[in-house]
Parts: sequence; structure tokens; C-alpha cells
Amino acid sequence: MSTSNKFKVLITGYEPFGEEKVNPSEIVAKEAALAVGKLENVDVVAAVLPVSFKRARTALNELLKTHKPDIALSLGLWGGISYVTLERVAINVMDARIPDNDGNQPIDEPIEPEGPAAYFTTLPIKSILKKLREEGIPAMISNSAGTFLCNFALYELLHHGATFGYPKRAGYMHIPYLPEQASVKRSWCGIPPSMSLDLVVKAVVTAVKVTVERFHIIEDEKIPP
Ligand code: PCA
Repeated sequence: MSTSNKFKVLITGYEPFGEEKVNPSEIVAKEAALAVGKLENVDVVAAVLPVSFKRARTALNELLKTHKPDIALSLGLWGGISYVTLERVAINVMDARIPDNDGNQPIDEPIEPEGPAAYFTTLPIKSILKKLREEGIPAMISNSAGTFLCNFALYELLHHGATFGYPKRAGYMHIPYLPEQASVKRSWCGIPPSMSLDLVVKAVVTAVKVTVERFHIIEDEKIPP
């Protein structure tokens, strides 16, 4: 815990990428930070990461060094899902389906050449899942954050935590399209699924609250995914 006796929380979103003009994770990170900032035992920092392997690495490391967060929750868009996901694992690979926003497209390259193959999230994802279900928010555990920037951010957060001791709790939430974003798209099923800004923000705030409550509890709750 930081010296002020408050939990320092970092929430990040990503800027738009590919064909998307907006990235809901950017909006949600800022909105959720406003709500989380009202909790009495929390100091919060919100940031938007570039969708660039090179610049995201620098940005994340600077954020971590500057703010030394106890808890870090990164957010990103996964267009097409109808629920928020709690990512369980980050793998040590960059295998980009499309070029990042700098035009770089690493294929089968390690994120950290000396790092382990994978890290498990250090968030209490089952306890968070349980609470989200109680609140009526569609949520799932996901066992792959992909191999693009989202997996990259989670791996870097967890690698930093394992190497330097903070953030002690780090994780990743993928989020769906916003309704206004989905409304102008068409997919095999018609209009792709979406979730309102309010509901996604609530999911993020809940994830932070549960993590704060269980910060010192090593065992997560045992419930089916
Ligand atoms: N989603 C991408 C990268 C940025 C984002 O919001 C991903 O899932 O990797």
C-alpha cells in the first residue's frame, strides 16, 4: 500500500485502432476513474495507452515507475463480445493480426525475451465474477487475451509486478462495443452486441472495489467460471 494509507489504483484504456474511430476503453477508463476516485481509501490515476507495441511499453513503464500503483486494471475493446471478460492469463508473445498504429506488426516475437511463457492475473477474478453476476452484469472469465496489444499490456503489468513487487494486483478486462458504435455496424448476426457505458463503468468500479477488499487475501473464491 502507498504511504498515504490509500490504495493507489491505475486504470488504463487504449486509443482507437484498426478501423475503429473510437475505443470505448478510453472513455470507460476515464469515467471509471472518476467513480473510483470517490472511494475514500483509493487514489486513482487514469491513462490512455497508444496502440503501439513500442510506445505502449514506454508509456506503461513510465506510468508504473511514476505512480507505483498497488492495483492496475487495464481495459481494451474486444469487438463482438456481449459481456465483459476478466482475463486469466497473459502469454509472452506478440503475434499481431493487424499492424499497430505505428505500422509495426510483430509476428511470433516474445514480449520479454527473458520472461516466463505466461503469467496468471493477480486480480481475484472469481470474486469479481461473483460480484458482477450478483449485480446482473454479463461477465465471463477469458483464458486468452489474444496476442495483440491487450495481451501485451497484461503481460507487461504482471512482469513488472513479478520483477519489482508492484502492482501487487494487476489484471485486464476486455469490453464490448458501445451501443452507438455497434448501431452502425453489421455482422453475420445483424448488429453486433454492445453494452452501455454505465454498465461497463459499473463493472470496472466493481472490479476495483472487490480487489481492494481482497487485497491482502491470497486465496480467491472458488466458483465455476
Ligand atoms: N483492443 C486490442 C488492442 C487495443 C484494444 O482496445 C486488443 O484486444 O488487443
